[in-house]
Amino acid sequence: MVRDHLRKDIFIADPAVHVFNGKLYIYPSHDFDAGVPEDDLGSHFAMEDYHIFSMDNIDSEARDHGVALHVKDIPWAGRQLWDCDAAYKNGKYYLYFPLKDKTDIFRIGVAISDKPEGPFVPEPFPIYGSYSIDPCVFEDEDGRHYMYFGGIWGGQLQRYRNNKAIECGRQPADDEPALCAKVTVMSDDMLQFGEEPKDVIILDENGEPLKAGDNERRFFEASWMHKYNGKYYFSYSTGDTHKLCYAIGDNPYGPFTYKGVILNPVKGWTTHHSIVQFKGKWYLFFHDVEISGKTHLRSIRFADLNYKEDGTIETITVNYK
Ligand code: FUB
Repeated sequence: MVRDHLRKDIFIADPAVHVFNGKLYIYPSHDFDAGVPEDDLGSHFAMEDYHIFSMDNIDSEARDHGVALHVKDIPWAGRQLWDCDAAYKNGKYYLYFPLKDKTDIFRIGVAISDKPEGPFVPEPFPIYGSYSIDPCVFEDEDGRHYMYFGGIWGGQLQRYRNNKAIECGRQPADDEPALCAKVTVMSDDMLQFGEEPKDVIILDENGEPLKAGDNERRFFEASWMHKYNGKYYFSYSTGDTHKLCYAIGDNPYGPFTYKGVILNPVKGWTTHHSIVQFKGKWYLFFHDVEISGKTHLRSIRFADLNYKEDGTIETITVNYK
């Protein structure tokens, strides 16, 4: 069942949802109309702060806890606070966020709080060696945290190879392997990468990496990781074909084998999600633009997520009137 939008009075998108202290906490982007014209680099997504929301139960109102972090309080900030995520370790909450620095390069920052809803205090510098967008932090059952990140086009991933900036950003040719999301274990203090990021390789049914020209299936942005029945599910957006897809692997690094579509295209250009288990049931949180009709003014909703016997996921479709 696809549920209605959580809030109609504030535009929020890119939901990263976690259970902390028995409640659902939603870490979204906070969309607003900055009057920036739309382009393929996503300049119109000119967000300046984060609000965090909580729900006591799945049918409860999503409570807005106010501004948790503002771009003016981040010392290295340039512009554009995009999709964030949060994690908990040893009594502290960590908010991870992509932001362009003063030279217009996306980096990933981290801010710390004693409470899941913030306010969060940013570190003075971005995470060393970070680049691109859409951090997702996954805690495995052994207590290790992994960050997945990356996004092409406006997310700048095409400007890097082997974690180094290249002279001129470029997409691989259609018959070459697609650009991959990245994964790294986090350092013990949660403030740095614990190792050089590695490629999140997605294989097709023949065991070959997905090709760059395979727009219907290849990674674009919006990484998410969850674990179900001992398997690792890497899910992501295909961007210009507007789907949320997933691939399954045996460990947090993969490789992952492509399995299918979780969510068919919704209203709006972007699609972005998280998958969470709450009080014994699984949910897909996502956004669309049904309320605003505008690409950059998105609203969050959710749907029940169902697994089949073989561990594959039933595809969800929003039936708009
Ligand atoms: O919200 C800005 C960007 O739009 C996100 O970082 C992408 O994943 C897309 O949803």
